[in-house]
Amino acid sequence: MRRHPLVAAIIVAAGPAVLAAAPAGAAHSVTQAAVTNVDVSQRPGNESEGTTAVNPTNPNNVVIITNIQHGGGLFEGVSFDGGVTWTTSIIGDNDNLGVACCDPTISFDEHGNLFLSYLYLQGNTVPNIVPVALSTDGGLHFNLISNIVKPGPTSALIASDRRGLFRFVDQPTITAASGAVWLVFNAGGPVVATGAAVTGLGAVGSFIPVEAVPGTNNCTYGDVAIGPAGQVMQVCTQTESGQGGGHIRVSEDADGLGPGGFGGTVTVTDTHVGGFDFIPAQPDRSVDAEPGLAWDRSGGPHRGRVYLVYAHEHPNESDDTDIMLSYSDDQGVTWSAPLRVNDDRTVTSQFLPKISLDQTDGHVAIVWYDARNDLGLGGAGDTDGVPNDDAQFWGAFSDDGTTVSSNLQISAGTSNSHDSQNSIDYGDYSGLSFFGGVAHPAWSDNSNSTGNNPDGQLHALDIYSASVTDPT
Ligand SMILES: [Ca+2]
Ligand SMILES: [Ca+2]
Ligand SMILES: [Ca+2]
Ligand SMILES: [Ca+2]
Repeated sequence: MRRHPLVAAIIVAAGPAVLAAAPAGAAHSVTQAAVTNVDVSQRPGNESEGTTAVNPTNPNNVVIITNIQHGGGLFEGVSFDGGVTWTTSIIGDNDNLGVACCDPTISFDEHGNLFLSYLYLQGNTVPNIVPVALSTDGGLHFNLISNIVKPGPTSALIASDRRGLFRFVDQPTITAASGAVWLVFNAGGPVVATGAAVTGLGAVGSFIPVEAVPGTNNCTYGDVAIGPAGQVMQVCTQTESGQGGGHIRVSEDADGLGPGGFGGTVTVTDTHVGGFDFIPAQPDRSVDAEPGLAWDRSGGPHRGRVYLVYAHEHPNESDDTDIMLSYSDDQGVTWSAPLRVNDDRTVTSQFLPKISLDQTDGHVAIVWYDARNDLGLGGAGDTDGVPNDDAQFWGAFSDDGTTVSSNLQISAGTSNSHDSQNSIDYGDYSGLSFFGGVAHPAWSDNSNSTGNNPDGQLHALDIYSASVTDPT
């Protein structure tokens, strides 16, 4: 997102096991495993834009960070039992991390370093600096290790809620692996990138000079992935405004932290999803195509394959968005024909996808918000008799990008983002981390399906999670 949040105290909890409903109109019958939903935040007000990461040196260590309503901090949940119980706190509330606005992004590396980036908040504005913080104790404590200054002409602070073109810093994404950490963000026009070498737990070098990525002006909502040889790929969606459509653009920095920069962009596809594409299930904030990358660094058969997930609207402005998956075996030069991930037979919205690759075997998991069970006919999946404005959280797995598993309903309940009065609905993204055969998603939910939401009938969003086992 790029907006604000609030503060409060927190606790822990686990919800009841639920048997997810069989998907209406699923392409094939699904044996649904029980997916236990956990209300991680259990706090007043809205939590959205959850980012999550599993520690590869201790897969029971799972961390979720979200924005909170009305600015001034981030919500954090830390689990050391695989996501069953969580220690929660507010960070970035004028503590050693400064004051955080929003847009959290986290990544564990192979040493157990947990990197965090976000946007600062100064008064009602976001300064042109993007912080990088590091935790070496599984997320219990963070310290700032760098403040990345936006390159180019300095300019006045801008309103944190301003929409449209040429925001100055926005949408950071951080990824760490293979001896490096990389950060990309929208620098008010182009995507920019920087990275640093990492040699061990707490051993992070200096960040290289920030480089603008050629061909990315007005391209945003990006992601960054690190390949098996240390090469780096970014993806973004252009343009960052409107509802008419956007192009997915990828490019590679082939020598990673070496002196070469990013090459020219490859336009993968037109999504028909603009930077602010309004759909009934996200009526206040809108959605973007939310492209995501995952690079196979595993020892599996498709090591070197890079996967791309995004939302595609067809026909344009129909609100029938679907989740699409492509892959490339040539560093993003050419891409496979897109595979539709969601297996419903409806014309409802599927949106805000997230992809994560299990580096133990090369399988990918994909999660998203899904309105397939909201036909406006009441019953499970419909809170209000209006079609396509309620969402559940769904997921799927793929071994190699050529086929995808039957879809799995992950959320036990059904949410209505507008009822949350969050002004940004579920925000701009969902969260997912997949390691060792278990996917850990993070999503915003106001169903109160676990009975732990302190807002009761006020319908504010809590951050939920679950442990979802790879069936493939
Ligand atoms: Ca559109
Ligand atoms: Ca659809
Ligand atoms: Ca509805
Ligand atoms: Ca809440």
